[in-house]
Amino acid sequence: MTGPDVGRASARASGRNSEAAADVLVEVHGAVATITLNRPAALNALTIPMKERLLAVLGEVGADATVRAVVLTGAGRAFCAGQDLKERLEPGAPSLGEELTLRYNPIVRALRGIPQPVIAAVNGVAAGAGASLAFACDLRIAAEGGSFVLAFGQIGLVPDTGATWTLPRLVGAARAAEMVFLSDAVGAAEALRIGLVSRVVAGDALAAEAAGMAARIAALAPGATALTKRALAAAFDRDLDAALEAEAEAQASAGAHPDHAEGLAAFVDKRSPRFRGG
Ligand code: T3D
Repeated sequence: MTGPDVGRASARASGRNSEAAADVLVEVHGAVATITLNRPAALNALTIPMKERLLAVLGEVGADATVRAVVLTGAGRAFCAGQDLKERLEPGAPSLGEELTLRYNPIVRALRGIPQPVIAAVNGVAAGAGASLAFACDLRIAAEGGSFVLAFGQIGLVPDTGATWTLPRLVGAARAAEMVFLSDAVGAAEALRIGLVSRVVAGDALAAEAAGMAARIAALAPGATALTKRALAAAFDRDLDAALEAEAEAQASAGAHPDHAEGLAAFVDKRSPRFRGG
């Protein structure tokens, strides 16, 4: 862990399990937390300690009111190759169902449930549950060399970690079916074309691009941002009337917060707002 403001969520989350702590890094710079999957020799494939550490980090970052945006990325040439398949072959490995229930599903719920928007900065291949993790984030941007592979079918499994729910919502039923049944890699340019990512940048520009986006989100009023995240996450699960009612309720809450008054004052004063959250 490095960085000027390391010490909040990151310090609390580290030290529990030093190996897992090294495999999932968290840096907090200002109001942005960057979580890095860090097993580059195995393309950041996920082990049990890594998943437990990732879940703990998400919980702590999510509860840290000083963190207003989160970036999830991978070290080395991959974003994440999904489940560590070698660990799965070890004697005593938990059943697949147990692994999903105890670890993968809570991670997805945490990504969706924390108040801060999470940006997946897809630096390389995102395969299996690694792709699913990216799909569960609020925003996805990719390096030119990034790609998505729904590799589950190749090893006799079904898509998991939320992919059957997230992927059709992101790219539509037809594209999702091709991706899961054919398992062809979808490169960054194609991912941009089909709406799976919102930006593609050169590999050496990805971290800065993600940090810049996160900083812009972190400058917003955190309460309104959290309500917006929740509303977008529910968008495909309610009808127009329900969405209108939810917007009215959320807007009443956001509008009653001092950050809205600050936003109005800043507009009139022709200055940048200083949102305090809380
Ligand atoms: O508990 C549960 O199982 C339930 C949850 C399941 C969710 C899942 O994620 S299932 C899907 C698991 N993931 C995959 O099936 C992807 C497996 N990996 C690949 O298909 C390929 O590695 C990639 C397409 C991602 C990249 O290919 P390539 O040619 O660029 O790299 P590589 O040579 O295959 O891999 C480089 C190294 O990473 C290699 O190690 P080595 O031989 O140099 O020591 C390889 O074994 C390792 N690696 C890659 N993926 C995994 C992995 N090691 C363990 N597990 C992996 N998933």
